[in-house]
Amino acid sequence: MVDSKVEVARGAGFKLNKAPKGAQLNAKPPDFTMAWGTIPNMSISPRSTPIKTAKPSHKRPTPKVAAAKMAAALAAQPPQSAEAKIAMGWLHTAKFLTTAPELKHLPEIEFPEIAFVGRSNAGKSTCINTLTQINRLAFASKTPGRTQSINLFSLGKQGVTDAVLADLPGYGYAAVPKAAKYRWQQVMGNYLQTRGNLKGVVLLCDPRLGLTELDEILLDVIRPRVEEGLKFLVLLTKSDKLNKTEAAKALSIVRLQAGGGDVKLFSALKRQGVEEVAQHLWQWAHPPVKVKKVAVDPAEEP
Ligand SMILES: Nc1nc2c(ncn2[C@@H]2O[C@H](COP(=O)(O)OP(=O)(O)OP(=O)(O)O)[C@@H](O)[C@H]2O)c(=O)[nH]1
Ligand SMILES: [Mg+2]
Repeated sequence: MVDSKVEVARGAGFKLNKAPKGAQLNAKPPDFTMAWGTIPNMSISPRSTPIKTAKPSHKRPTPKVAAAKMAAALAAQPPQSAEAKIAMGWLHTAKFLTTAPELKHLPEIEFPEIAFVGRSNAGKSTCINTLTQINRLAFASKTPGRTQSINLFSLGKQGVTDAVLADLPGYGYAAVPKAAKYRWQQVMGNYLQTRGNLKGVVLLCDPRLGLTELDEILLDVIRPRVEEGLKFLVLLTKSDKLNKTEAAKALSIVRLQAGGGDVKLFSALKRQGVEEVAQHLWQWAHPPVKVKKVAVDPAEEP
């Protein structure tokens, strides 16, 4: 079990919150494959007490009522800012690029890559479809463990690629055979540690479960890279399943678990957090260019 915690500093990646005893900042990164390999049962039960959700109502709204509710919710949203429009337009350019069952199948890419990671069924593929506003771009399914390879989607206006989204298979699904789980965890550990163009990681988490032990191991794996500038964001998905009190509780619990950092509520169904996340990704892929001031010798001025 890994006992270190990480802290996500707003806007600037995250830094160590509490270093493990005897650890040094520049110590060798934890061996992800070993760490995952030593966990006897990969179907880890959640660490935090699951959040009790409100009892579902048995009265289902008719499609007409549901559509009217959705339209009202959309109308109630504030108008899109110019930045949100740019980010959403950029994400809508997404196109399927390739699928890679193993790292060696991944093409070398020079553009920033943003990976979506998390437990099986957390909502990674749905999140990509919602952000890109393309319904079946990534394969989403009720059955956990459906995404089984790394799927890449290219982004860029006028057909000029400037970034890539990576949809990764989820972990922690009990029904996957042990050998397949172990193989995949090795692939994923290597990907997160070695993918050169990896610019940001979005960790998706079902707020009713909180961050599980496997999520925390993942945080430990990427911590050295985050300290070097890798961007990082935790999304609490399916927030439509929580009422306001539950959502606030889930946010504060996961913020604590993640060291007080950048954690947001997200719902594909209610489109909560979509534009905010889109702007984050846009900024990750298009960081402001630093302009160097060059001192001009007044004698040389015309
Ligand atoms: N209510 C609700 N359901 C969601 C939301 N996002 C995803 N889901 C549902 O959750 C299930 C799993 O979604 P996926 O996007 O396939 O999850 P995944 O993380 O890609 O799963 P794996 O590929 O198995 O790792 C699907 O039935 C989705 O419809 C959401 O915001 N709200
Ligand atoms: Mg998926």
